[in-house]
Order: sequence, then structure tokens, then C-alpha cells
Amino acid sequence: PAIIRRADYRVPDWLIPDIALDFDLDAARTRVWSDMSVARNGDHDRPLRLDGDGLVPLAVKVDGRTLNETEWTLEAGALVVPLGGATHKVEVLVELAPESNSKLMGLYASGGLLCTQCEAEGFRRITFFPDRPDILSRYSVKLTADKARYPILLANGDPVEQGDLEGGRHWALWNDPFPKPCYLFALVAGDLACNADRFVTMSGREVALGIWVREADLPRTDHAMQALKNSMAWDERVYGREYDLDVFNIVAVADFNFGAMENKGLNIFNSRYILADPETATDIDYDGVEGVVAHEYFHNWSGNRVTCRDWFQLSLKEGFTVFRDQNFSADMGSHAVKRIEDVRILRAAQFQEDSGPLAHPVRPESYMEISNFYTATIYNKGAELIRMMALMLGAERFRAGTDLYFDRHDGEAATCEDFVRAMEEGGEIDLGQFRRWYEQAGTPHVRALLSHDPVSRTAELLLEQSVPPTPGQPDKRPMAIPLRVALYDPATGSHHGDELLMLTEAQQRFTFDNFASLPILSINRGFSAPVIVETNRSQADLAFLSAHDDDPFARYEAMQQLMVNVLVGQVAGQSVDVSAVVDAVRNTITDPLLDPAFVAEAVRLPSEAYLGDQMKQVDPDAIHAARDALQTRLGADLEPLWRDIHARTKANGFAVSPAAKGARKLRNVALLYLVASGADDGPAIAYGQFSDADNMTERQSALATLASGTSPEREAALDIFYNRYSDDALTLDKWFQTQAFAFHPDTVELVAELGQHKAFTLNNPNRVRSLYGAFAGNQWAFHHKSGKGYRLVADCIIALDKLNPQTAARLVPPLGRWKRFDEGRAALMRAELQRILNEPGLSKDVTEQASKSLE
Ligand code: HT7
Ligand code: ZN
Repeated sequence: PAIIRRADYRVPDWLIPDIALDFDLDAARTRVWSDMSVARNGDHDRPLRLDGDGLVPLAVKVDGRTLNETEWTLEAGALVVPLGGATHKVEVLVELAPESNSKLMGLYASGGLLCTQCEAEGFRRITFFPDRPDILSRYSVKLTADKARYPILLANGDPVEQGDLEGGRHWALWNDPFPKPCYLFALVAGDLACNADRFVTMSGREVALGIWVREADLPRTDHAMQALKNSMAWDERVYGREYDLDVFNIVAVADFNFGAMENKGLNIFNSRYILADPETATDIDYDGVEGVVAHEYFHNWSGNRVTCRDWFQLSLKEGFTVFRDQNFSADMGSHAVKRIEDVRILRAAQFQEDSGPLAHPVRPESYMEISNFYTATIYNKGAELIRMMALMLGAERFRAGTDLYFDRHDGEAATCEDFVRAMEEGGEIDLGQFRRWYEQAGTPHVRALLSHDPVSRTAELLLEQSVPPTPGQPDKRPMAIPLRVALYDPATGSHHGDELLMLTEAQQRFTFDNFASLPILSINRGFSAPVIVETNRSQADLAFLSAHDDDPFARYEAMQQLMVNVLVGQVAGQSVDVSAVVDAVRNTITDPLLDPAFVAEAVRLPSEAYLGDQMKQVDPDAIHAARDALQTRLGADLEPLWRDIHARTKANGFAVSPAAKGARKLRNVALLYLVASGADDGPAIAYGQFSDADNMTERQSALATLASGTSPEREAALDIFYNRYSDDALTLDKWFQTQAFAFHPDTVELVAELGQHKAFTLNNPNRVRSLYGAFAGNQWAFHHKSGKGYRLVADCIIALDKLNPQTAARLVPPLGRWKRFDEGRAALMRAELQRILNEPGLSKDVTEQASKSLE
């Protein structure tokens, strides 16, 4: 497949200022009439080239005249029409079969609905069009369909008119006054019920809000509606950004390749990020709904009003919007806990990506298939870049920078460089070296060595940075790294102030006055930079910080590092002292001043995958054994405390407040340790929580705890859960996911069986991710030394590629981490990647991921 390069960007040959689309909708046969005004862009004689994917033109007209078949050509799916003048009217008719569209890109059918997904390149599967984000057009869309089957007809923008037709059909006309790229086009037709509400904007305009779902799901939409209204108010208050249309609609669909889509005025969501009630949604689900609703809403400015010039600039909208949604969620709950959660996700997904064969810069230089670049690097590392700029500028200057960015580029297709320049000008700062964060892949390593001179009573911090080689980038230049640090004086137990150090050289020294003895280093506070910090801090220093650091992230980090040191030492065969960890955990769970949600985060053991990342070579079995043993030890040594926490955090009734969520989080951690302790009544207590819970957070957590054991309660709970939720797809996903994540000796066989279960289907991406995606994230099971875990996932990729290549391609990266494992496992992983690549007719999506993974 062809490689697309950032350096090859050229302005479009033709612009499309206006387009009218006329859809005659039907699941089996939909006809699409497109009527475009086209305008030559610059002085050239190149033909009009309209991208197409799987389309056949049934009629082509130019300025009202039907062309014969010699007057146009099809080249690699695109319709090419030579045109003589400066402007023309071009019309094209095509026919689609939405019900046969299993890729879920373009127009497709989902649970009786017809809906669209166009980002990144799905619009070319609907009609012939220059499918690139720098072509901005005004859309007018007419939808016609059978009224009984599709009583609701929605498209972008504002509704204009509607009417009935003979034969039980009806129509609706929508107009979007804001020029937009075609990836933001959307329509939905179906039998939907509406949760209707309103929002009055800061200038006093009333906006009609609608969340559209199946009638039966209506009671599960209130949390999403509240999140939407909170997001609208937050964007006005924090960024001064007001909503611009008269209506804002959201539709939930069951089959969706991603989380959601920010189509102008008509967001389309994976139903898992809209529907929530206590019976079926965990607190993580509630937070997911709030965060994704906010994310898609915020795109209205960071993405829609200011869009991307080309797909290499994807992080311009995604990194910035993730940063915005993270801060929104922090404001809705706890800043400390949100930061810990976000860093955990960054490390689990992005650090892994950045250290493997698929590492790429936040602004990539090339791609084969753009869908493969909706990555943790573009999204989460991209957000960290914005966060660093916000930190360096300070709140006021950052706001001046974003105001300038939005005002200067409103209605334009912009670049990452435009954003950085607005930050520089609005924030009055030089970001010259900082730009390397967009160019260089790989997670920087920072070595921090603190020393002390008793004569001058000074402490010296030596910082050294390096960025590891990544594909295509063997040599790296030093980055501009903002590090928040504080030095604790052991004599007083307090620090002399939080400072922001800018590390810009490969090696740099910083001196601090007035220390009688060697201080204790608190570094990268708040995770101020997305780097890996290596220090010479002792276990005693870490224990001190885990009890006293006044930066919650650094305090959490100290506790995690204590645990990592013990576990990595054990895996390496060293005899290590576990008591410091036991003491630190005891201190944390008995500290009455701490937020329970923070306590839960702090005392949870690092994941097996994170532990693997700390080692030269991952030994999944040794990691599992060491972690399991430490969990048992912490459970047993502190058993009465866990018992007490578990009993005391039981709530009287359900609430989704931060306090109630924090209590549930801690309760679930206590249950985990209690069961791990080996106490005879552990499984019974877990089963009791499973049966008595009035909410899914406690029920699923108890189920997960049981699923990782072999007690008789395990099977009983799994059966009850299945029977209770077998007709609720989103909740049944949890049943698959819980088993795929479980630490059970037979997980591979169980997942293989579940792949054959009558409720399993490759046609629903949520189901696939719940089973195979979760399994590939279960390090101990997936990396079974026999290679049977690899085979299972490879079989799934091969089968799924024929239906939905995008979703198949997202399962490939775990197989690409073979360099991190022993020779035996590496050979088995490579063999599976090769087997995938040998498959005839393999998609571009999977080909790119598998071939890069083998390099
Ligand atoms: N901007 C949206 C991206 C998206 C997507 C990408 C590829 C394939 C399917 C997709 N669905 C949505 C989501 C977002 O970041 O808000
Ligand atoms: Zn987004």
C-alpha cells in the first residue's frame, strides 16, 4: 500500500464551497444524489478528482448536462472529471447497501438504525468527494425514508423543513451554516426516542438539546445530559467558547468502531458512552460517559470551528481536546485522582506504544492507513504537550494563547505549528526547542541525582536526559522538559517551595541553598512532563514521601515506586525487604485525612504490564508470581484493616458523587486484599458483595475478584451475572471482559471457549474488544509460554479483518511487543505476525500494523 507523507501536502486543486445531498434511504439500497459547486483553486489545468471507495457513479452531470462514460474515469476508486472553467456545478448519483457495510465506515446499519461514520476517510464511501479535511463546504441535506421504519431523520446543523410523502414515506431537510470538512458530515435515520432539554448560552441564546436512543434506553440518558450541560457551561467559563447552532443532538448506536464522533451538531456515540444507570454502569462507566460527552462537545471549537489542515495534524484537535476533557473531569471531581488515573492510562497505553515498533511522533511524518493513527500518542501524549505548555505559560497567558488561536483560525483548517505559534504570541514565550515534542517520538528518560555539600550547605541536582531511538529516528536532540520539584528537609519534614525547572540540555545542574543535610527529592510533581524519571532515592526516602509529600501525584508515585522496587527486585531473584511496603500501605489506609479515592489508587499494586515495562526483559510468570505474593502478604498482614474498611465503606444508598465513588473504589480494593489474604471467608464475602450490591461498581468488582480465583463461588456468580444481563449488550460485555482479564490458570482456554459462545459476535466492536482486547491486555494469560494466547488473538485478527479491518488492526499492537520478551515467546509472536501477513487479501489497516510490528 502507498505511503502518504506530511511533506507532500499541497493545497487542493478544487474547492467545494457548497454541497447539497439528497438521500433516498433504505437499509438494502440507498441512493445518494450529490450536487456540488466546485471552484478551481489557483492557476492549473488539473482535472477535478473526487475520492471514492467502493462507489460506482450511476450518473455524472456537469452544469446540468449528463456526461457520457468517456467523459470521466475511475482511478483507484476516485472519479476524475476534466473541467474547463473556473467554477462548475457537478452532480453525481451513487447507490449504497448500508446493511452490507460491516466496516462501520460510511453509511451503515446498526440495530435497525441507519447512521454514518466519516472520520477519517468514510465520506468517500458515501459519495464521490475530495475527502480531505482542508476542503470546507456548506451542507444542505435532504433525507427521505419510510416513515414507520425511520420516523426520525437527523443530519448536521439546524432543521429547516419536513413533510410526508405518498407510500408511507417522509422527508426532512437540514442545513448547516458553518462550512465544515466532510469528515464531520453525519446523518441518522431510525426509530429513536429523545431525552430533550435546553441550554441557554452566555449570550442568552437557547439551544435545544436532544439525546436520541432506543425507547427502552431513555431512562439511562440523564447522566449524559447533565454532562452535556456541564460541558457547555464549562467551555464558556474556562475558554470563553459558546455553542453556535440552535440544536445539539447526540445519537447512541450499538455498533461503533470508536468511542464517539463529534459531527457538527449531531454527535454519534458508541452507546457505552451514553447509557448509564446504577444497575448496569460502573463508576468508571459513569466517568467515561461524562468525559466522552465533554470531549465530543469540546470538539465543536477544538476540531470543528478550527479544524485540521491534513491528518498529520490530528493531534491539533485530539491532543488539545483530550487536555480539555481531562481538566473538565478534574473540575467535576478530584484533581488529584483524575491526574493519577490519566497518568496510569498514559503509561499503560502511550509509554508502551512509544517504546515499541509502532512508536511515532505526536505529529507523524507518514502513514499508510490514517485509521491506525488514532493512537495514545496522538491523543494522550498530545494532551501532555498542551499541559506542559499550559504549565510553562501559567493560566492567564495560556488563556491568552487559546483566545488568539481560536480567533485567528476560526473557520480555518490549521496546523500544530499554528497552535504553537498562537501559544508563543499570546503567551509571550519562546517555544522553539519545545517544538521537538511534536517531532521526536519516544519517551524521554531523565536521570536525577541529588547530592549535598555540608560546607556550602547546598544541595545539587544533576539532571541528565536522553530520548531512546525509535523507528526512523535513531538520534535524538535534547527536549525542553518542565519539571516541578521540591526538596524536603528531613529535619523539618517540609520543603522549601515547589519550583519549576526547565531541563533543556542533555545534562544540567541545579543548586539549592540552605540545606544542612541531604534533602529528599520530590520530582516531576503532578507529572509535569511525560517522562520516565530514574532517581537514586532510597526505600526510606520513598516511604517518607509516600507519607508526607504534599503533591498528591508525587505521594502516589512514591508509594508505587516503593512497590515497584520490591517486585522488580524479587523478579530479579534478590531478597528484598517487603516490610517498608506493608508499613507504607498501613500508614496510608489508616490516615484519616486522606481522600478514600486517593487511598485506593495509592495502595493498589502496579499492574503486571507496568512492572514488565520496568524490566529489561519481561518475565510474565515471575511478575505474576511476585505480584500475587505481595498482594497476599499485604492482604494477610493488614487483614483486620481491610475487613474494617470493607465493612465501613458500605453505603446506605447509591449516589454518583465523588465521595460515594471514592468510598466504592476503596471498598473494592479492600475486598481484593481481603480475598487475597487467603481468609477462609474471603470468597463468601466477595459473593455477598456480588449478591447484595445495589450498583454495578460493587457487583462487577466482586465478580472480578471471584473470577481471578477458583472458588465454587466463581462459577455461581458468573452464571448469575450472565442470566441476569444476557439481553443487555453493554452489561454482557462486562461478563466477557471480566473473564478475559481474570488471573485464572485456564484463562486462555476460557477465552477460546467464549469466542465460540452464542452471545459472541465479531460484528460488534464492543464485544470484540471486551473479549480479545481485554485478553491481549492480560499479560500473564496472553503471554502464556506455549504461544496459545498469541494464536488465539491472531486467529481473531484474521477472521475480523474480513469484516472490520479497523477494529482488527487495533488488536495487532500487543503482538508487536516481541522484542521485550524472551527468545521463545518472541519467535512465537513473530510467527503469528507473519501468519497474519501471509493471509490473502489482507487489509491495508492490518498490513501496516503487522508489517511495522515485525521490523
Ligand atoms: N474524532 C473521533 C475519531 C473517530 C474515529 C476515527 C477512526 C475510525 C472511527 C472513528 N470514530 C470516531 C473521535 C474523537 O476523538 O472524538
Ligand atoms: Zn476527539
